[in-house]
Amino acid sequence: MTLYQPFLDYAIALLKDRLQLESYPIPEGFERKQATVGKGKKQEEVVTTSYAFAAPKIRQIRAAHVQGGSSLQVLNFVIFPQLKYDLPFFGADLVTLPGGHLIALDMQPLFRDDPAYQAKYTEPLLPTFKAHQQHLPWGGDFPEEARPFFSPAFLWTRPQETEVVEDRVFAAFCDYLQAYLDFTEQAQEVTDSQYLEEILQAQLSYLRYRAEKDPARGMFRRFYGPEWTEEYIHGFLFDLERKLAGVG
Ligand code: DBV
Repeated sequence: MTLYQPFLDYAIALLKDRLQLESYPIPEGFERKQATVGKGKKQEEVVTTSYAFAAPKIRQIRAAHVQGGSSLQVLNFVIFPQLKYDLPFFGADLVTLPGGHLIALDMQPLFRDDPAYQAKYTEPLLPTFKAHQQHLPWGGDFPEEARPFFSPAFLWTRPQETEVVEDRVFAAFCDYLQAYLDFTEQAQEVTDSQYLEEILQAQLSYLRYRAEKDPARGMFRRFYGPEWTEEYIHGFLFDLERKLAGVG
């Protein structure tokens, strides 16, 4: 059992329990990708598996799970709501590299600086955030340009110990996902055309930022080549623009 498998198992079980999950297409060749990396005794198989679902109110739930031995494990898990809801994104970036663990967990807001939006989607999460933050101190340097996409309940931490990931990060992940599903349950369809347009623009700017700045791009290019990587990013991980254009 690799480090992030229990996170994935928990998430899928909870989603099945609380949502009417539907399948969501994964482009051919992206469900599972494998490469042998390194030389001699350091050789490792790096396997990337993808998961995707849709549900009422949810456009896409998708996960990328990278397994390459004890010093290379990644689970990137994002929920993209449908464009007629003002729900935030659920975003988890759980990364283990030779240098250690790097954890980003948040409900990423559509409108970071709107007090009404914050009151609706961030304030209810603050007690949960504070409870976990005590055990998961701020992870330090963080790209300034990414700031608009994170909420004040952003958990950003670099634990030294794997046990912290297994216990504290796991507990935070479960609580954030539960809270996200509570928000989803309560979400009402937006009908105001101006607000709908703002939602669309906010979704697009989030998506473009993530696709353009994907911190996994270098790693994927090294393992699987540039062509596979760009197709994976734009055709699966961050596919909204393709879907809106009606291709793929
Ligand atoms: N990150 C992704 C996807 C990944 C992934 C789709 C499938 O968005 C993995 C894989 N994240 C990943 C890897 C690293 C990071 C780092 C492999 C390590 C990169 C490296 O050190 O080589 C949050 N993830 C990071 C970092 C941040 C995040 C801030 C540190 C990057 C840096 O310091 O430049 N999650 C990330 C992020 C957003 C988010 C920037 C923006 C909205 O949701």
